Amino acid sequence: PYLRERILAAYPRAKFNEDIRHRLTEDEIIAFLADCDAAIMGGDVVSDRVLAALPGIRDIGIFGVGLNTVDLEACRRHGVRLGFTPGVNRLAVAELALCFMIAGLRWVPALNLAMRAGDRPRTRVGRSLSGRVVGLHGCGHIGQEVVRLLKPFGCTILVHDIRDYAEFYAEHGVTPVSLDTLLQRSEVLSLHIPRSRLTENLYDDALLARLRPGCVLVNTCRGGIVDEVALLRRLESGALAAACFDVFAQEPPEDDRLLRHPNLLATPHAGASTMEARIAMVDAALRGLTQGEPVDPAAFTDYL
Ligand code: 8YV
Repeated sequence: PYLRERILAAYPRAKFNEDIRHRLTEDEIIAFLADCDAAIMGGDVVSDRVLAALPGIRDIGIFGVGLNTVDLEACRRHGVRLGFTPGVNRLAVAELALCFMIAGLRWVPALNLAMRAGDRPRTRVGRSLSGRVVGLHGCGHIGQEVVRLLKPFGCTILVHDIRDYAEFYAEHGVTPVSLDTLLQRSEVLSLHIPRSRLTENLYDDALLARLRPGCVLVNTCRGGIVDEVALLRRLESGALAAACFDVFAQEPPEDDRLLRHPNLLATPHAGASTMEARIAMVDAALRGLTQGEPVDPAAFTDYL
């Protein structure tokens, strides 16, 4: 209700699609927005077809930081002003990533399942996060927040990013490494990269095979970056100790076998779901609609 109130204060005639059980199809988006001139959309497809069918829409505020479902070029062509909400959900996502790291290292998914099944599992000896080698693939807003949160754990933090955040690395004692070194050395590897043509299925069978044995893989960024069939194989062989995933190629995910694996911890794309982040995201999305500058696709060409 607090999100609804904020939106209604800015747009008294706003209407809401609150059926979050499934993603709207392009046709459903077109039907829902037919009489609107602005929209706040989270994770929905903003394609050339959608925009062509909705000539009334002038402003779109993306409720989130990932733009992988948005055709930026099409927005420009159709003269649609686009805003999004980078930065404001960084803490929420980073906290979940840390929670996942500890859960994976301590076998929380399997222990939880065993308790629920009525087994009294002998305590499985886990590993401490403190002092471990933690790898971050991606060190933008969210990755940097993870680095800050990891401070008290005294971890060795390795980072791989196509951008160079040299000043940040120096300030926080983070070591930039090649992707190969990141994979080979990380005992926990946490992904913080956008989904794009460069990263789609990047973590395929061959790349997962290069991970350090016993690694805990954490994904709070985007589905479709890790090949889930290969992921299941690695969990089954024990090469990966645990996979803690908030995001999947299909949401909700289709592969039951993956979901049922005892060393998979799964949440339903809940990384930004804290009250604090949600309020900040709505406010940022509204600001984008009412006074935002258009997003310049050129600013994203290095990873789109
Ligand atoms: C959103 C997200 O909750 O920011 C993002 O990119 O994935 C989440 O914060 C999601 O986009 C759906 O609204």
